[in-house]
Amino acid sequence: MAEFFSRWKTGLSRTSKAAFGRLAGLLGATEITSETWDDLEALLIQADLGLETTQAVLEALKAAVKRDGLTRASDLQSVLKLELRSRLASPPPAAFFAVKPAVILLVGVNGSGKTTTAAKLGQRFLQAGKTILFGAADTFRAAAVDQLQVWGDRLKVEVISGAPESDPGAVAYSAVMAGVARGVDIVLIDTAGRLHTRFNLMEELKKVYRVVGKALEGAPHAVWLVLDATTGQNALQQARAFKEAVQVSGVILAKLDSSARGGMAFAIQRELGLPILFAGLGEKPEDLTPFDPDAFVDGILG
Ligand SMILES: Nc1nc2c(ncn2[C@@H]2O[C@H](COP(=O)(O)OP(=O)(O)OP(=O)(O)O)[C@@H](O)[C@H]2O)c(=O)[nH]1
Ligand SMILES: [Mg+2]
Repeated sequence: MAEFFSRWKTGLSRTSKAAFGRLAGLLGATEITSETWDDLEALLIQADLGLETTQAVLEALKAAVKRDGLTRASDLQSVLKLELRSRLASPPPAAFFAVKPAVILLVGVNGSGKTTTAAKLGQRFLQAGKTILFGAADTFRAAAVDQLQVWGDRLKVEVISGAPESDPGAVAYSAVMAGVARGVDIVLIDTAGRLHTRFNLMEELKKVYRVVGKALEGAPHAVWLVLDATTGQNALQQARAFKEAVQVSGVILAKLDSSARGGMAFAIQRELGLPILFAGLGEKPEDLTPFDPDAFVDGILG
């Protein structure tokens, strides 16, 4: 357990320095003044909490100050910690394992970390004793299939792919059918990065989603949105657009180890109600860990 927390601490050290880490300096042993609130507001916004969530957090803190008769700025630290923690739900257990194969669709904008996350998830599932198969439904770039194939070779997992520029829906369909035929536990489908603002690309994603459902009733059983945690508040816009296009069931926050500010995690939960399932804390397959709200809040507050 101690190792688990230290892993989060190390992983989040840059993220912490990028925003919340300045908290201790800000909240000294002085009295709480209007300046304290202004500084705190600025810090929370810089930390990517977004306006709405920032205001809600500040209001909750002010209420706590009144209720508990707090006078020192330093008292606010622990209250803030509790308040932030209360805004993150613990990820639900992976109930989808009840179906076989469970089909998971990974979606997100370009370069957010989908393919790396597919490999990381693959490794986790293998370690849990599951059999898996990858679907390489990114047919835009030849290199994309190669990238997943390299992971497939390394993890000894079959990769179903199509010809370059072939229909991504067709590849996703084949991957699900292959998963059924081989009797694997989980089919992990990697999709091409797409800008959430591009209409035709989002329509294409909807098609992939529908086609997967045609291949196997009830599929995809999960749609996980991979967000690059360093993209800040834009991650929230992305999440909103992907949620509108397909039934996103959860979020994976990748790159939390690289100077992300982390605050969007709170906004994603508050404004979109999407659970954060996993956190990416590095580039290696073992650098994916179930999202732990306590470790996360501890880690970002430094
Ligand atoms: N530090 C760090 N780097 C990561 C993490 N996840 C992914 N990366 C890196 O981010 C870059 C992009 O990752 P990919 O997995 O290729 O992203 P993608 O979403 O598949 O990209 P496209 O297919 O082009 O849309 C790579 O250099 C990864 O090594 C993470 O959790 N931490
Ligand atoms: Mg990719």
